Amino acid sequence: MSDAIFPVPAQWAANALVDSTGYEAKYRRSIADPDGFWREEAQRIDWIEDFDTVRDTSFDRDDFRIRWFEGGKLNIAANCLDRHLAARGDDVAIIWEPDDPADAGRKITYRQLHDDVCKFANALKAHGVAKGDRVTLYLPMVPEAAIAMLACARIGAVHSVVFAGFSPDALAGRIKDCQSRIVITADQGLRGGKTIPLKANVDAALEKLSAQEVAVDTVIMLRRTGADVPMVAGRDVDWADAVSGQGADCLPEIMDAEDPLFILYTSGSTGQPKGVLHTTGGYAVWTAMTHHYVFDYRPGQVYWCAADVGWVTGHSYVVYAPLMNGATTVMFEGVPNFPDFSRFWQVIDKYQVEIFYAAPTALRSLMREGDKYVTRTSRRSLRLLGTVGEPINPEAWQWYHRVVGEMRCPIVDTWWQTETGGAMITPLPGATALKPGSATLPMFGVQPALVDNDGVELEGPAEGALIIKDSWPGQMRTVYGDHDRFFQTYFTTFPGVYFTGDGCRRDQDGYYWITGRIDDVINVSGHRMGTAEVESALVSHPQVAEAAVVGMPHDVKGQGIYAYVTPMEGIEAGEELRAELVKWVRKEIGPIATPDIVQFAPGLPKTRSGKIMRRILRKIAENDTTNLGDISTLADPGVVDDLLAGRPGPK
Ligand code: 6R9
Repeated sequence: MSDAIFPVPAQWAANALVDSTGYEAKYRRSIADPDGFWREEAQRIDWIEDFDTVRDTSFDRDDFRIRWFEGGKLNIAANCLDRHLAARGDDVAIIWEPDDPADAGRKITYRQLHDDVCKFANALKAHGVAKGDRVTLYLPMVPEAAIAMLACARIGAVHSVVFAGFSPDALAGRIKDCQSRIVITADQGLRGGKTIPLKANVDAALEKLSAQEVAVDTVIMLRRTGADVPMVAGRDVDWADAVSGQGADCLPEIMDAEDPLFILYTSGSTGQPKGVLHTTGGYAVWTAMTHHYVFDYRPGQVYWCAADVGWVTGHSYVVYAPLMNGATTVMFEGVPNFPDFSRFWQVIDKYQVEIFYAAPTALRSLMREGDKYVTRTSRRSLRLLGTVGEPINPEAWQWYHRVVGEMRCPIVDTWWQTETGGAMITPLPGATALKPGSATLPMFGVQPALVDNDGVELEGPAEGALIIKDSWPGQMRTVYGDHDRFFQTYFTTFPGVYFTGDGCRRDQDGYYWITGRIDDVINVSGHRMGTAEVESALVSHPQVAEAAVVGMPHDVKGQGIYAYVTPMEGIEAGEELRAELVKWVRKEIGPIATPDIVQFAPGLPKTRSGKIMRRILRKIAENDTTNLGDISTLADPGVVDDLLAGRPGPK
């Protein structure tokens, strides 16, 4: 933890949308008079019909419901496009920077984007997609990803974006869970000069599904690289053919505030990924508002959120919120280290980016290459920096602040989750003195609290489990197809409040410091991975009897994946199997789930009731083996010695 405090720069305090007095007054009002506060904030959205009630929410079991802006009718795609046409139709909505800087990028105006979205929306309709249907998107970071999302929203279809780094199996599971009969993809993705066989992955996923009698009848494929890919007659359609002849007008579907907008799968501590479902009205108000205040966004500014649309940050802060706010949003197809470690900063100079928002893991990977890749670029256009996805260590924060932002740019460290839709605990650049490593203070309308293991609320400076006491408009509404799981996952550990899954400390100034997940979720490079998912991938290998997975500290990724594996009887636990298992997990889930360490273990530390004692596995993975705590309840305490002896690397 760091004690440094960075006051709000005078110029920011004087010119920002919200200063510190403004923050306090607005925050107080948002809690004391939520109806009045949200009624006003909702005016930033164009409603086709005004809502009747602002909110109707309860986290209690007998009375459980989360509804915002009921009776209101709107279309979020129209809020992103149509309403800007008169005043700023010729402004650039999306700047697209391709993987290879030598290739031509694209600048798409609001008018062009409107037309492209309408054409694709009409194409979807022509393929039988109607309001409420689920559409799976498996696309690279190209403008067509945003176009496809907005086209779904325009006709009331529910998109489910699957990150293009996921394997065919992971894709198949997500298609099956939400029963979508149409998939939108590209021939190949392109990242860091390497191609990703997206269409081939879709083919493999659909083959797997057809064996399970799940039928996908339409695949629309964008040609990104022009690779020669097989097309299945009657099923596969070229994007260009799908839109050719379609009109550039498509009446936006009139959606209820609580109609579903999208599903996004995320890892939890148990079972398969959950389909987090967001609805229309609350999500629109929440993301547009948080984007406006957190980034102090003013029309005309070039804004770049470097997240992929496959994650919630890409949904909320690459596509929906910036476009609702009439922003120029940069979409970047590439990676931070290609062609070299200056890429981020070159793109910033190229488009005169003023606001830059990225994950700590990317910053750490660049920091270790030295300052020269940064300092040889100008970055004069930058005014504000942001981070999201995982705790940022104070060293990386200081580097971002000093080297990248040359001490003049505040850093907004925004804590939030797929489930929360948008930023929940975050500084406002004109209002909040910063402490490196702290996400600072709650956003308007958010009531965080810390509780102990018994659910007793802790006052003042304290450390405990982070909960949110009351609903906010951008809250997820359900787990798709499993409302009971929604309630069980988030509202039963501590009855009556929303449990985030994170641990947190609050200091004497009321600042929040997220300490990381306290459930069985690990955060690898800002991406959530359920240990259970990696375990189930490992045990599906024919030579594996048992597996247990925990997180371990990792300099760049934040956390790495440490897997303990017990092979089947008679199987040799050697380098060959190790390499094979790493490959296996990559194939089963995707490269983001690649285990960093596989330790073969003749036995796992289990209690007499058969429960794996993860605490011990975590300690060994952290190389903190001096105090393993009480191991007397283990069925066979001897396994601990075997585990310590079998730990790879320096002891
Ligand atoms: C937006 C996003 C959510 C989990 C969350 C927490 C971690 C996100 C953070 C942060 C510390 C921050 N997290 N932002 N931890 N400081 N600023 O990342 O959503 O992929 O669902 O992950 O990420 O552990 O619970 P998601």
